[in-house]
Amino acid sequence: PSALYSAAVDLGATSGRVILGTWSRQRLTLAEVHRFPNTYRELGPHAYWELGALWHEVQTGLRQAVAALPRGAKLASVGVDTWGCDHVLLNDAGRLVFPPHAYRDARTQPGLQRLARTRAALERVYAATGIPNVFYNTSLQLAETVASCPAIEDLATRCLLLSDYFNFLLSGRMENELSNASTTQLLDVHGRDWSRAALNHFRVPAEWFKAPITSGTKLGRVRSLPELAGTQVIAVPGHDTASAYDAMPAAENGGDLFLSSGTWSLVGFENDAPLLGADALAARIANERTGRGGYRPLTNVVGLFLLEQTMKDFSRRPSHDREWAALIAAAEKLPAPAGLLDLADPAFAAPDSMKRAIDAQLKKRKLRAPKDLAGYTRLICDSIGRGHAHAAQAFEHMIGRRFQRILMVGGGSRNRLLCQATANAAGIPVASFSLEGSAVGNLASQLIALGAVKDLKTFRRLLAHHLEQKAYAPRG
Ligand code: LRH
Repeated sequence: PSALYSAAVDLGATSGRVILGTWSRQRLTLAEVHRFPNTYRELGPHAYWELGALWHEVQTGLRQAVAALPRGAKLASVGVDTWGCDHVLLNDAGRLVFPPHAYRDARTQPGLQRLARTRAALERVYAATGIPNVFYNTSLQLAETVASCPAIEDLATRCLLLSDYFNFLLSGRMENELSNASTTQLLDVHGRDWSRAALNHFRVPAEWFKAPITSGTKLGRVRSLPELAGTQVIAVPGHDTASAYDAMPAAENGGDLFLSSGTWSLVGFENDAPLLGADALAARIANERTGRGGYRPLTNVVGLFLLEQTMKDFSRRPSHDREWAALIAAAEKLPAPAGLLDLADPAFAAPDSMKRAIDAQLKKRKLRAPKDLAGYTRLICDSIGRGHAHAAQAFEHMIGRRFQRILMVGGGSRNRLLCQATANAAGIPVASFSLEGSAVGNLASQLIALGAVKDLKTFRRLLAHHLEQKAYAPRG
């Protein structure tokens, strides 16, 4: 049997990549053909994405994927996943009618606080959507857009999450995909359609959304790049976290807790039903969805954004693997920090200087600031590790059973210090897979849609077979 080639476009808030997947003899191999940094830009008090620049990188990466194919081979399909919540507003002709704000824009703060203060509304929205009140929610963003610019209701006819928008740029089809739709806080937690109650609460026009499609839906051939003329665009779990969870080589007994570690740390698992009610709301459990409609309750812990941003204040920071290893080794040798960071500090959301935000919190708590980058690295990894443990404990408390392993994918799964800190704090062994989880899950959906793999269970089994894993036993 000949090989099958598919491309995964995986866009994160701080970096993006295009990965060429080759499926041959029941095995997936990956080649990263393009990687690029991503960042939002500030204009006055607001923060925006540069979508033209991103689309340019996507096209460059896809051309690179085609160039990397063996002679005579064709790219069968392409799928796109992106970070959650951020979106565009369009008219029927597909033109942008509002600038694309970044989720770290402070414009949602008044709405966030208003909802936090109104217990009844908070509970109603949570009961309807299963999504807690977080500053990045699409709901808060759209509420602010409509309130600050009422004319938008005359201009916009559609709202697409960013993965949907890139699917549209590639295929010409405007669809809302289910997993990314579930990050909006506007989807009905008990069904697969939008929640009237939530749309009304946030005063968001219902006409902006179509009933979500599930992953595996074929959107048509690529129309915008002649090099990819025969390539199918396939809707994958458009939310990067949903794609990453699909890539978890999970045991079938359900004893694994999932951790996708990148800019954010997404700690959760798959479940037949959502986790709702007062305990779930207090633990800020987000009942997001898989691309097939299942539930993946998770909590979002501040992740390696803390370290990425802190590094900006140091002129000597690691730029390649060997320097990274040296930094982690130096951080490991340090004594345990006297106190860990309170990760819920709102000052960590989008500070001008993360280092100063950390120092300010430590000062307030009468703790000494670390001396050097190794010290910050140690403090941050131990703090995130404890954050992971708290999330694990909240889940165990709610579902009444212990997790046997924590499976870790994403950039942070290569960070030994963070893996060990997580195992230590949680008292649960960590299995880390140096795996671009989102890209792998993205490819999995394409292979299933193309008929090369029967289903996700089969894919995970085949994946687990070939994956290298590192085990971290709890210590201390
Ligand atoms: C991670 C992520 C996360 C949230 C956030 C906005 O990249 O998608 O799951 O939704 O970004």
